[in-house]
Amino acid sequence: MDFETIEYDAIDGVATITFNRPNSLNAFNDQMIAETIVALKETARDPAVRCIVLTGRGRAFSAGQDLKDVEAREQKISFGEHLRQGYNKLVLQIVQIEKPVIAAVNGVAAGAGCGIALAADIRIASHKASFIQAFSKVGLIPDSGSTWTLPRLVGYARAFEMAVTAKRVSAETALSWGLVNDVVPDEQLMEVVAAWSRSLAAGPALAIGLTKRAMHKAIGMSLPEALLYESQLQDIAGRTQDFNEGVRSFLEKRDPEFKG
Ligand code: T3D
Repeated sequence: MDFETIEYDAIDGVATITFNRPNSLNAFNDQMIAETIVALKETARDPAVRCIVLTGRGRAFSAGQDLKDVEAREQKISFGEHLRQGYNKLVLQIVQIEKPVIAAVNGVAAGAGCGIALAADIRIASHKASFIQAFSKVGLIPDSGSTWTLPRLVGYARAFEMAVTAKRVSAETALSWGLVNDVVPDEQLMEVVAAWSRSLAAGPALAIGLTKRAMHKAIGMSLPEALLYESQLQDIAGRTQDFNEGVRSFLEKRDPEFKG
């Protein structure tokens, strides 16, 4: 696939999407939003892809919406329409795809860039990474799902503080708040992420996908509803070859070979 604002590769079950506008700290212009949506569609379509990594080229993950692009927009569409046509689709793709998504947060993640990192299932941060809900600095409200993801990840008080102060949260603080899964030295980031993604890609793909679906659904359910839904999905997982292989490998005291 030919992209100009992102890089895409898929090797050994892991698709990596790299935001590639380093001179603008990987800020999203319309082309980068559109290309990311196309790349995510490809990850959903390709059965060989079992794990997705999002990262940024250069010193940033992404500085969010390209503010120069906003200034230059020829046809003035409303911010709401711009969100509905772009970021909302992108965030929903990340959340709804039944494959694990890892954000390898290599540097600052601000505004919509922060929202996109928060939509991933796992965040591994370089010690140089930071998280900024930059929206209030430009008189906007958090978008790209941040009003939904952030309070769930760090609780309302910290989420509200981040939103209204637009303060920079360091990788270490993010770890202590549960905003990221791990913080690693910058030079080890992609190596550590590769170990995570390889391990997830070798896992029971259907069960991992159903786990993601169940957890997202359970957020809006009562306990009795969640228990019922778990039992329905377990019926599906329990009928897979991966389940048989998991049990057999346990009894034979060897590592499982999941086929997904
Ligand atoms: O339209 C809609 O749908 C609405 C949706 C909005 C969603 C949003 O994301 S709103 C929030 C937009 N993002 C921001 O407000 C963040 C703006 N950037 C910053 O605050 C800072 O750049 C950072 C804190 C992220 C990093 O600071 P620093 O000091 O490390 O770097 P810098 O010097 O500010 O930036 C380096 C270059 O990147 C610079 O370009 P230059 O001067 O070297 O040519 C800067 O202009 C450019 N850059 C950084 N962020 C953006 C950007 N260019 C365009 N848009 C940006 N968001």
